[in-house]
Amino acid sequence: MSSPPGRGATAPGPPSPKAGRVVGTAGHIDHGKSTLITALTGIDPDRLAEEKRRGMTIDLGFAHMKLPGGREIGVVDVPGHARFIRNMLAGVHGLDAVILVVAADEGVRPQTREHLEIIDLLEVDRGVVALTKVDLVDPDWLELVSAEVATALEGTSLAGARIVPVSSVTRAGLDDLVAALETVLVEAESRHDVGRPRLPIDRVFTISGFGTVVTGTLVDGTLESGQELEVVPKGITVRVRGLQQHNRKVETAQPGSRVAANLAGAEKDDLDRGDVLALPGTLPTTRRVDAMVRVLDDAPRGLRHGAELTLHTGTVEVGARAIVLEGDVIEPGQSGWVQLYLERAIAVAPRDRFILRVPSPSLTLAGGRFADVAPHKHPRHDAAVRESLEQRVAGNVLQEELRKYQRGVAISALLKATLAGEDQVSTLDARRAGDWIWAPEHWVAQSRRVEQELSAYHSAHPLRTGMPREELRSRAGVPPAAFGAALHGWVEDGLVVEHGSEVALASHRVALEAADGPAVRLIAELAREPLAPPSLVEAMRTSGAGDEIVRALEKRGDVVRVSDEVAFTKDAYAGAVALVKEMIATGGSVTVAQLRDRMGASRRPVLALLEHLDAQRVTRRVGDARVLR
Ligand SMILES: Nc1nc2c(ncn2[C@@H]2O[C@H](COP(=O)(O)OP(=O)(O)O)[C@@H](O)[C@H]2O)c(=O)[nH]1
Ligand SMILES: [Mg+2]
Repeated sequence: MSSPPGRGATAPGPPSPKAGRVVGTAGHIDHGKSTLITALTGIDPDRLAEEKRRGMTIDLGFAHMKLPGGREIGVVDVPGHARFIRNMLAGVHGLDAVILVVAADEGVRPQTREHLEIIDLLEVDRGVVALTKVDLVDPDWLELVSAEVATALEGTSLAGARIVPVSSVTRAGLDDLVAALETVLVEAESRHDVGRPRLPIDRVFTISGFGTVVTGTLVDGTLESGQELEVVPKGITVRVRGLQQHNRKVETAQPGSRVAANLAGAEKDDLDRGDVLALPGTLPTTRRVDAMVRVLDDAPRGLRHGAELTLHTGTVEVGARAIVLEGDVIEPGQSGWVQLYLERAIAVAPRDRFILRVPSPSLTLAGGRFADVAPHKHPRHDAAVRESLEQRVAGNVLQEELRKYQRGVAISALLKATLAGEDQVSTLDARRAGDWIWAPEHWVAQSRRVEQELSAYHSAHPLRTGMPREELRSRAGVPPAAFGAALHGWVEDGLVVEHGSEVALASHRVALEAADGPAVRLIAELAREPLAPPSLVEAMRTSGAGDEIVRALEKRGDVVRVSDEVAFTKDAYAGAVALVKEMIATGGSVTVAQLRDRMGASRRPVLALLEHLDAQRVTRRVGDARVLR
């Protein structure tokens, strides 16, 4: 390979032929998988001392090679032994293609079928069959075995895959096999980069002088050297000291490739296979998932409601209890919706694929894809649940996720829940206000509730301009964090108006009552001797008007309160102000005594009026007198 992929490698255009690809082996034990990988790559994938001693693959092995067209590929070699199927399952995550290995002298054996079933359930639909050990069989036998393999592939995701006879001993057919592999990989679409890298860890080890190293097949985004990452679900923060792809140092690792990351901030014992490296805060964890599953045709029984199973996804393995959402059992060969309760939290994304196994006796039962990785608990036998899940599977994950949040959701939280990109938000059928977003039906429902609350409030308090914001928020059940944005939305919609810290329906008008009501009587009291009004307390007592009415009249401008004790009608106030101005204009200034005489009032309202006018910066006090400002 020429230069390692750098930052420039994400330029638009067709994927580089050198973009990472990962292929994995599959097949029965002793059929020659590891030997084939060694013959193809020059790297022995059996790295453990015990593997060397027993001549048997126990855990995943890794190698890499360059295809004739120049593309560098990573190779994951899996164990064939039935006892190590869980290791095999951790190795099939993120594969672009599979090399199904069948020994020509033995033909199809139990783990040939089981691995094929797993590949089929995981919908890995690119692959080639290496019919190994051809040096041990004669041509007639080879033909029979080829036919047997072709039959086994029928009805699976590898149906019609090329079957290439090879010998790792004589190297016969190896070039053909590589050519066939290159052909299927050319057709593989390049891996998505949604800017949310996930590295499900399949191996953790230490290298003296370097410290902790993890490896995995990277999906959904790039990793950069120096980056801070989170180990999910453990919540450990680590920093990437260095990255390698195929034993070469790189600054940026591309999705769809094998990656080794040297980490600072975690010891080997802190990390496990099944943990996921992600950008901090971007990958939620879950203990409940919704999924469509397909039960294997050959399963000895169906997937029963309440079944205790083992879930394998990414590189993680976790106990799961199945809630069958429709019916009581999904029969062999059938598909259906399940909700899975997980024994502990895992980090997965919608559309991730998984396998369900029966723990004992150990067998593969079903597989599928997650539709929702943060679902509510569902009623069983509910058509709406099914409809929503189907929408998700049809690709409307974000829209269906949005529907779950009846009270709206912060856009960042929505994206986190679905691992969707910011650009997808604009494609939603939704009401967006500030940083929050609502499904249209929830926005309408929430708006209606605000309308009802305000309308009830306005009828109960016709004299108030509006409801205090916080009261409205809690009565209408709006999340505190959403309220500012939502309120802005309702103002935009023309539903409400804000008056300072109060909110009213846009249609609300402060209504003072009938002609003989306390509001009218209060004004009449104050207007009896307009320039010499009774004290406000007295006028309120006589008229029966409460604080609220005074405030409403004041807000509407019908009454002007110049102090706590003294109020004038609107006209009287205007008259008094005009009088003060006129007296100052003619006499140069005015004293309390002079004004009191002209107004025919007692000292108290006159003093209150002048102090009010001082405060309003109409007049200014000079000794005993007032002049204009
Ligand atoms: N004659 C012959 N023996 C092979 C060939 N490939 C593998 N073997 C032998 O088959 C045995 C099992 O091979 P191995 O690669 O460990 O199988 P795996 O369990 O599928 O990984 C070993 O003894 C190999 O030497 C081949 O093409 N021809
Ligand atoms: Mg092996």
